[in-house]
Amino acid sequence: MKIGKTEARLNAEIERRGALFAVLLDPDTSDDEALLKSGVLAQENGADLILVGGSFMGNFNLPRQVAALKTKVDLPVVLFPGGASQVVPGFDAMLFMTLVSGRNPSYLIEEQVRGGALVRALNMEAIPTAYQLINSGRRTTVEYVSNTTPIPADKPKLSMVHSIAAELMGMRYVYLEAGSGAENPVPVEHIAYTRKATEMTIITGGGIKDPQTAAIRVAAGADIIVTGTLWEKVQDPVLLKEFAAAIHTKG
Ligand code: 1GP
Repeated sequence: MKIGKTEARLNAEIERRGALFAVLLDPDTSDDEALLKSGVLAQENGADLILVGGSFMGNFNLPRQVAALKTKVDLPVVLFPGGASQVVPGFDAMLFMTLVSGRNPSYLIEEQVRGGALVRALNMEAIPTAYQLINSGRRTTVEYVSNTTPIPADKPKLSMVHSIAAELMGMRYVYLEAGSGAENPVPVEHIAYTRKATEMTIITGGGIKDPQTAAIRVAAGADIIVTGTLWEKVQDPVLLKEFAAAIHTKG
């Protein structure tokens, strides 16, 4: 499958800025107005990309929220789905994910078959992404919902071999995930090992609460840093700018 417009834009921006700052908006925890406000604030203060997603169990407002966001925000707005039912119109693209670190067929192929038909019907851009859950201390929602065992935090070679397999299967992005609100972020060794072994675009997120933690992960080879939970508590333009400055090593 050819690289689409949004993926090409992200790749070009990574080249230009060194790494990208993504803000994750969770429609589960924000109402329409709060979601829009957070998106605009992120854009005004240095974010490069808006991800929308969560483990939401059913949100009929999502298409309306995305449409509103697209009227105010020029950044790519990309769906980060928890399952096939969240494939809805309006996004610039979606991360078409496979939970490769797990052994649950639902998240290895079943959701993809259901979601794939919707993606084609909507003519939606999909970015083939290997999703890996890394142990981050406390049990996370994604671990519970996906019913998978995370990769041990002290075994970076395990995530590396999953990244290699995913790259050989044609996936272009890999998401090294600690889980939303994680106690500890993904250890840098996981990022460094995947960086050395593959040419994949590396996204990492979960439990990143300060710019320094983000910068260290960029230095280890991460291309996109995702922060979400932090902005539910603080809507701080200064902190957003500090994150952007720590992540952008060029431009
Ligand atoms: C979750 O990686 C993202 O899927 C972001 O995590 O909410 O902990 O920032 P946080």
